[in-house]
Amino acid sequence: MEEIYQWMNQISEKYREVVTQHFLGMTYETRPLYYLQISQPSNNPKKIIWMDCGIHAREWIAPAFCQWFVKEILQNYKDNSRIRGFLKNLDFYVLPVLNIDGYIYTWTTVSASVFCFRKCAETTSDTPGTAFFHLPSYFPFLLYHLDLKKDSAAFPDEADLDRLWRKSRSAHNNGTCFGTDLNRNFNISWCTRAGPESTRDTLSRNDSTPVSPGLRSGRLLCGFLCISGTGASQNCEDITFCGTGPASEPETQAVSSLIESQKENVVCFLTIHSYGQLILTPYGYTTNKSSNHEELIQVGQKAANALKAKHGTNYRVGASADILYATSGSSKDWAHGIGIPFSYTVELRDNGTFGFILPETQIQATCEETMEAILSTVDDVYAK
Ligand code: ING
Ligand code: ZN
Repeated sequence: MEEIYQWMNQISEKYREVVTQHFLGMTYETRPLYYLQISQPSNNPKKIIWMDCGIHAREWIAPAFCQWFVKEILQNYKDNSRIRGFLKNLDFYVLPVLNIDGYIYTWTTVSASVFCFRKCAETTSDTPGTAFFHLPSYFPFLLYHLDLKKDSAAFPDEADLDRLWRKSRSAHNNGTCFGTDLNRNFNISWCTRAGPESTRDTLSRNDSTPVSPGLRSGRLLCGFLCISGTGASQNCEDITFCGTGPASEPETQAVSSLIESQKENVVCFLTIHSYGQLILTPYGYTTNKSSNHEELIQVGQKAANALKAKHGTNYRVGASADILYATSGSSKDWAHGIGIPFSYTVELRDNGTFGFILPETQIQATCEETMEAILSTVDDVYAK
């Protein structure tokens, strides 16, 4: 995060004429949140494309993409006519890391997914294949913890773990549990969709999710490592804890008030996650179709095609309640609900082989292909 802060300072110096760093609020742990406005003087009235990354701490590829996106625009805005055309008609607002506290936490709290293991173990019988863990074999400490789990009660404290932390870091219940799922904290149908398993992580999937080699350690085979929970939870120990009220968290508040104040101009709201290779449209809180559903799907499908053309990666496109699960209080639903016509959640690579621990060797290709998807989306929305 320190490097990202420095990078933001550097580019706003170096590219003064096109990028401005704006403060939009403080995180729970009092770190400043900045978004980058990429803008060129123009006589046209301008729209805004919003993009945030890193609302979930462990989804590291997302902040990487936001940075890649900004870099690409800055390197090409003079010579590339497509990007020049965009900037005549719109500004990009990019928030590289929304959940800064959580992000730092996943970088600095050295340990692993023992929490997930334990939860998974709890939900597992002795029958092979009833639960799926699925861990990168190059993550030796994960295997170490798996070994630990085999025969002892010596399980490290939950608070020690946490490369796979998802939420923010706000304290609840007199400091006995931490973190709100910021993507359940927005003011839309807040905390109303308690999914069927709202009180625990959705861990066991009795399906044939592909599993990377070397991970079939003993009888516990774990895939979909805590990808998320369904719905939203009132229990602060859960990974989809919705917070104490709509927009109760300072990070949610900061984004909400900025977008709210600019909503007449924001034509497209993009929020970048991992993993799953999905382009998700509203809604998650209801299976009702949004007013411009067909158009959203069309634009999303075109983006998925552009993405695939780059490196062959397959994406699915659909409303999140249809192709993923029910949620309430997500930023994408909220943005569409306040009248922003194009609102998407993008779930970057991969499909479950490495999950959140996407290997470094895939960062660049992921960014390159995602860039194509976003450019395609911008093509389709900025004239509206
Ligand atoms: N997935 C998103 C989540 O918040 C999502 C998916 C986003 C569903 C928006 C509905 C609405 O659960 C991850 N990986 O966080
Ligand atoms: Zn996420």
